[in-house]
Amino acid sequence: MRPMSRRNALLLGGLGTAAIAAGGAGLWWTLSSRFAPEAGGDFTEPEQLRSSSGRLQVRLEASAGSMQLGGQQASVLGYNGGVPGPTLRLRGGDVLAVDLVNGMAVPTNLHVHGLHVSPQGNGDNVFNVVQPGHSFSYEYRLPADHPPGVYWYHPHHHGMVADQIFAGLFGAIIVEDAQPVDVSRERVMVVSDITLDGSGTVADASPMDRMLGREGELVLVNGQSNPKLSARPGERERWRIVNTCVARYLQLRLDGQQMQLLGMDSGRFPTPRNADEVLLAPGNRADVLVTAVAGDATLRAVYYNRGSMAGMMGRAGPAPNGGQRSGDLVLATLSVSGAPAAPPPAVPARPAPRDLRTAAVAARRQLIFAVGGMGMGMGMSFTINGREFNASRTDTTVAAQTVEEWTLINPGPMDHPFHLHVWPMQIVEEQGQTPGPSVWRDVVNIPANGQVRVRISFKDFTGRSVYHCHILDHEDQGMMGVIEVR
Ligand SMILES: [Cu+2]
Repeated sequence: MRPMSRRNALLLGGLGTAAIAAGGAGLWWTLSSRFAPEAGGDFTEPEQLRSSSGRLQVRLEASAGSMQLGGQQASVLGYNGGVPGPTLRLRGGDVLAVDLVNGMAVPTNLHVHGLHVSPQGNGDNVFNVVQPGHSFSYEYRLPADHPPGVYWYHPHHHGMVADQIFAGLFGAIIVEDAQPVDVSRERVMVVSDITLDGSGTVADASPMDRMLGREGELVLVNGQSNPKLSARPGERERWRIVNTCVARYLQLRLDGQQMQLLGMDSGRFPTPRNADEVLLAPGNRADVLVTAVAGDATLRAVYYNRGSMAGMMGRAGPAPNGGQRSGDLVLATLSVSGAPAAPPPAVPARPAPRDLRTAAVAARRQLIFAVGGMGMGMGMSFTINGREFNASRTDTTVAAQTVEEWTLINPGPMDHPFHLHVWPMQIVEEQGQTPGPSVWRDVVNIPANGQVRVRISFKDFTGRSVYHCHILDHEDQGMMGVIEVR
């Protein structure tokens, strides 16, 4: 295992430093032994906090501590002492008020990923910094017609985003449907990954991890390792799945069960679509219906090739796909038995989402994602249109209330998942193909050596915000730009 760096010691506020203080053989033993999670516990969910009378007021304290992870105690970061943080349940038109308390030794802030809310002032403003020991009151006003769906929150302080999310700072946000879908039960599944040493301390990322995007050795659902779920045959469940991993793609399968996709991110299909596989790039969410079939089934993430820098670095890349599908992971186990349930009623059809393909386009832009300085060891650059992130520079200025078309170009050997804050994107062309219905995302994967064209309606809000690669190690190293809508 990698020794914990000063950086992580600082991040964790002194926790876990006992291993370092022990020194000598004790140190070697502690760091080289592995964290052994306890798998197979009953599925649990974080606390759910619901809005009432149009408002949800919450206090989120980000701090280091000893928390339950994979059935064991680990020295990690969490909101309100747990991983994940509480699930926030809202409705269109609500106000979400968050008092963020920074109980850590490093700066932080808060981003509400995917919510269509103002980026200004105490809204979804990632330029805001909350120093150690300080707090800040965020207030997010959701428009009445805010799309229902699965969203999430996490820190977004540039340079520390990957470290803080990897160590445990994330939680789900649900915006409820105006017309609910009839289900036997609803489950929120926050998927994360982390690497812990034998003493349960978060491993620091190596330079190679930062270049490729770190993938944790443990992949957890609501902080649990392979939790057990049970249902009766015929029951229909709704699973809200969030990929909070810093860099890991989740190509999800639930073989033997019937899976239907209601939507991804804020995007919704008019009727559910049958799906054998659902790919979640880092930051993406899926809203899934599972109709239970008798027997046992595993929710798995199967190997997805997101590319590597292997050819350029003269060494093996991550997850080589040999005879064994090395990327396969079991996330959860579903056991279906008992008396069959009555067939559930049909899912109410939803209005088709807006289609910008017929809209007038006010401007067309190209964004080129590049990783440079290969083979030098030092000075690796992660850029958009040749520039690294600079918070005081505005890269893209957009006229409010217009529609733009952006071509996202990835000339490199590694996928980059592109995230634009505040305004969702409609995919209008992917690798030369045009999708049938209108597909909306807030994280759009740009495949290695590929390109994607999106259209964006800059409605409702003005202000400065950001777009970036959601491999958060890439973002922290500069693959981010500033947008101003005015
Ligand atoms: Cu990237």
